[in-house]
Amino acid sequence: MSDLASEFTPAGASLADVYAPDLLAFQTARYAKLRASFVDRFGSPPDFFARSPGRANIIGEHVDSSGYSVLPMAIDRDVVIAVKTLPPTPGAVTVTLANTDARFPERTFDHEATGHVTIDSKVHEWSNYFKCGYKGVLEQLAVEGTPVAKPVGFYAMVDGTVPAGAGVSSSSAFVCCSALATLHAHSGVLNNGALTNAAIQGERYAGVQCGGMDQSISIMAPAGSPLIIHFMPKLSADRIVFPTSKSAPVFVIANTLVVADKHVTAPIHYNLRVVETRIAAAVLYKYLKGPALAADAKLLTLRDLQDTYLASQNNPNGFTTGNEPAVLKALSALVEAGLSKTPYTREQAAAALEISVAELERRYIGAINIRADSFRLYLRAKHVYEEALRVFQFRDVCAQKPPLDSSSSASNNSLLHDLGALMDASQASCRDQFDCSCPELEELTTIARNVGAFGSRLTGAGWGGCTVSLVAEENVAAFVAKVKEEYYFKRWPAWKGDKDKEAALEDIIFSSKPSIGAAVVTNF
Ligand code: NG1
Ligand code: MG
Repeated sequence: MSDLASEFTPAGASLADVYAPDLLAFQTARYAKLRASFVDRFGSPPDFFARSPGRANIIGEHVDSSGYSVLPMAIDRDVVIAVKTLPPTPGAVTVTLANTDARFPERTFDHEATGHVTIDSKVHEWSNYFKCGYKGVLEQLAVEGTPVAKPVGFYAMVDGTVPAGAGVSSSSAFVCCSALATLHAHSGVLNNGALTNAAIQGERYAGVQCGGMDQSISIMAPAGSPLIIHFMPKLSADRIVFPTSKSAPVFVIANTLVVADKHVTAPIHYNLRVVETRIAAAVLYKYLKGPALAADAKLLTLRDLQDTYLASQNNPNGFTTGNEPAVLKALSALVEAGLSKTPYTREQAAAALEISVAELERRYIGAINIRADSFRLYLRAKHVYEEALRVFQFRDVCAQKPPLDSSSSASNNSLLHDLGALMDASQASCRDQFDCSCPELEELTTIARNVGAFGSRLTGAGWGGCTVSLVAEENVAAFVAKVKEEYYFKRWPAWKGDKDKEAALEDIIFSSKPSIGAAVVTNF
């Protein structure tokens, strides 16, 4: 595990450790207000605050579910939970959960034994996400750390600034924050990697077969840097440092306002893509004549196939792990050789694997709810290998450019151009190969490029939701103003000049520098 996963989440931080200087006044007022609301409701002040941020994925879309590395950043919007632990009592342990946002009514839950918390994933209920983090941590402490003999009860009040349903992972920010609050309330010790795994496992209780990107960045982000996060051979993360001293790159997040409801569309979108990439890996495995697998073996991912490839006769150059860019180019070529460009019907996919259709369905679909008659194996696998390659290329562009000083704006622009080109290529592949874009995402990314972004792409799962655009720091205000004119005010002309609507736009289009991950604030 690299250093960031084995490090510990800061406890005892002050607001100045966590927030940029220009946000400190706002955050100080916000925490003071939260403390006052807490005292109002519970009669005494909180013992501590836990906080964890939302994220924007800069590059590496739909590759975490195939085991490949991603490159997200934490944004400066976060979830804060104020906590006061209660003295031990005989009998059930009670957690009372309040929210500063009146849309989320107060809830209490209790349990008698560690981990015994019921989460009904069929019900869309805000407190589920809190329970996910709570349960995830208590279970993780039981296997890795000091098991909690008897959980403590506590009062908690939540205050979030991550816009919900906007593609910036408000759900994971909440789960991670609750995991950290629960850990600290129990004086538990888990390193970042273990805490992240607790949050990933925990969020699955809410009914989403999530990858691990969102929780990893929310917990592990270091101040000022995006991360490249690896899931193989195990969770690890390295900083991405932009080599600029002036004119730092800023990422502007803009919501198309097309709602992509994963729970509803998963059978034709998210889950179907997972199934397609798994079948593609199996067909390519056969093509490589990989060693026989047990009938009940875990399904291969496209990343697992990399190891098969490296060990096979088809690796004439003797590439090894660690040389990902070269390996990924070879794997893209392998897709061209080993998969047909025409979509595979169920019968054709089964024939390629020399199994029956029933067996194909049992192994690759099983309980996953999908609706499809054919699978676009070539396009999905091509996207995954090319997108995984772009993640390493993005990292390498950042590493290779010489440090810049304020006078060399020409080479700074060339850095931003190179990074922007990779983001644009990612968007093209999401649209043409992975088919996870939509007309509004296309329109918004095109507008962004036309009004000065170096690159622009969808972020998160797609099919709606947000875009992320790379903009030079000095151009951010003008850029945001132009996008408002060209996208939002053209679609909704009445918003212009309407005070409430314009204020609401602050949650719809906003900029963020890479921010810091989870922390426990006690010095406030
Ligand atoms: P969204 O839908 O934006 O939360 C999802 C997954 C990620 C990743 C991206 C696509 C969850 C919680 N998150 O993000 O892990 O697979 O899609 O790159 O499922
Ligand atoms: Mg989400």
